[in-house]
Amino acid sequence: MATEAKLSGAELTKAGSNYLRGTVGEELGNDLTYFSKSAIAVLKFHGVYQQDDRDIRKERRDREYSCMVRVGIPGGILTRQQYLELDRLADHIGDGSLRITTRQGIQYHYVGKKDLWSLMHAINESGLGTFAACGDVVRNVVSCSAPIVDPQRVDVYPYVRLLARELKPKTQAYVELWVDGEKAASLEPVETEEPLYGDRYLPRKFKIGFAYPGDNTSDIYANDVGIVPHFEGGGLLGFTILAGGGMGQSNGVKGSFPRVSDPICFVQPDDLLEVVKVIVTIHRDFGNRENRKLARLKYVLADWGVPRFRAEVEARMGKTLSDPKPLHWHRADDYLGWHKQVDDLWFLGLRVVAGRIKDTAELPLRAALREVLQAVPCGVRFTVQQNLYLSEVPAARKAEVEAILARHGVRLPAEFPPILRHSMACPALPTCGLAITESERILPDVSAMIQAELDELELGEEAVHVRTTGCPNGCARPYTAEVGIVGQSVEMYSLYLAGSPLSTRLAQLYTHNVKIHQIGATLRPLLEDFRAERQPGEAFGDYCYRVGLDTLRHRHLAVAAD
Ligand code: SRM
Ligand code: SF4
Repeated sequence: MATEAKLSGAELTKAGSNYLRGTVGEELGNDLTYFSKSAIAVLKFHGVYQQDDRDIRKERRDREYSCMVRVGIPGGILTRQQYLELDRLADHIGDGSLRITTRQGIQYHYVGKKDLWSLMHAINESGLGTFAACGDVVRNVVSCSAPIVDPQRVDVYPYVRLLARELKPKTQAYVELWVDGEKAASLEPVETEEPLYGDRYLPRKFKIGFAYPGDNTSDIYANDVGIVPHFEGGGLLGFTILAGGGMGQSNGVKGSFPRVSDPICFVQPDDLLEVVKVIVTIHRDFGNRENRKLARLKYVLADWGVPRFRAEVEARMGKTLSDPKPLHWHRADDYLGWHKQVDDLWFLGLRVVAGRIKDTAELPLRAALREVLQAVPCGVRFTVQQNLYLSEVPAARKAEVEAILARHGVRLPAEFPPILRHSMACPALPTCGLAITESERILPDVSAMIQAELDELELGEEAVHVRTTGCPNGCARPYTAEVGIVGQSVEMYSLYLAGSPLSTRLAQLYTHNVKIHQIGATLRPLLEDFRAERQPGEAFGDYCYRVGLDTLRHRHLAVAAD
């Protein structure tokens, strides 16, 4: 544990923030277009990041500040009215886009400081919220949101809600600032207890994901805690708990790495909240508070190993825990297209490229979704793969939904080329302050480039999972994809290969320093090998893993990558 003298600056800011108040209230009322450094740090816990447009920074050597606001949506489920309200707000505030995040949330970009309070207030009025969507706390709890009705299983959504509610910080700062804003500036400091977090909160963010047995659409191995329910005769037996996953690594920071989580134990349903709380406290007490780049729970797991970690969980729970149950996965792709839900209700999985819902001349996607939701009484769910489900669509209204989408030029998923259908990208430039390269803006071209190579090799129907990010932090989880394209230095990408199509295994570094236009050509000889040597039904990621990247590098790269 860190000594006081060595605590990172972020630790001191948290401790001095009066339970996440800081100077945010005062600064909201001043005329500046930006917040101070310490307010920026506190605002993250409220779901707000200060950013500046990197295109403007480059062109004019000037900074134009705005905020990114992240709405956390447990399990990605919201009502039609809530979606329509988020959509309405995008008309007045920000750049007019809604962006589905890789954790089932929604982000607004380009929110001016003067508009921040009204946006936050309105989001809360709709019954949604941004509190703890960012910051060193438990973040939005994710889960598979496909509305599948199966008598053999129990819906885990109530458990998603339970964890999301119980693990929220207890400070009243958020309510004071955004819900009851007039009071905020004048309030005397309020004594608040944070029983779980303490006044320094966690050393770093903490992420939790649920997945149904066999169905890893929610990519749970990338989470600090993964939770898999087990069913018998349609009843819930309990949960296998995994811990220690995380994607982020940092250029030049020795000892930082992506990691998939390890199975730790099995618990009864009544113990779920307790075991997760205990793991959060292990992170709180043993996470690195000196170096934020090495502060995630995964480093504790990597350092201790599973037996010591499990022993600590058991000691804190005061009981011996059962072994985790075996996990067998058979799918990880979103449920795109039409699926029967129950009786005469259906759901439609729609592909949203990079999660960006906006209106352009070619594709007025926001308008199309709004019209569908205004016309047809259905629900809305977001996925961790940045897609969207329209749920509870009456069979008799399916044709109407399709007609509205078609009128706006919105393609059904089957009409997307396979690579674009299964790809993901983080926002990167121009909004992300940490971006080194492009990501979202180059996704269509990169997908087309890879698709062209596959088409030429008559492998065009292969659904290879491609994910791009603008830096090694891994926000679109490139390290659990079959092909991860990671911005490493100016206009240069690292290529990661051999991840599992089920997102259960890490991809490995194939080579550094690939320019974007070289990606197709770099992959081409590997795809040729794949075609010649694959086993029946073998996916590209599995093929690369079986043959080994050393072999593939030796065959195809003049100089081996480190
Ligand atoms: Fe992320 C930081 C966007 C999911 C790992 N992430 C950021 C920031 C806030 C940049 C910053 O700190 O200034 C990005 C804002 C960009 C922008 O303009 O919007 C950002 N992260 C995103 C989103 C929007 C990407 C997306 O394509 O949707 C995702 C929001 C999810 C949400 O609703 O909560 C997002 N970020 C992730 C994930 C994926 C996941 O959680 O499943 C990861 C990898 C998993 C993990 O946490 O290990 C991820 N983001 C990071 C990291 C590296 C953390 C680390 O352990 O080193 C950073 C950097 C940091 O925290 O310092 C980061
Ligand atoms: Fe920004 Fe890097 Fe995350 Fe992409 S991966 S959003 S560039 S922090």
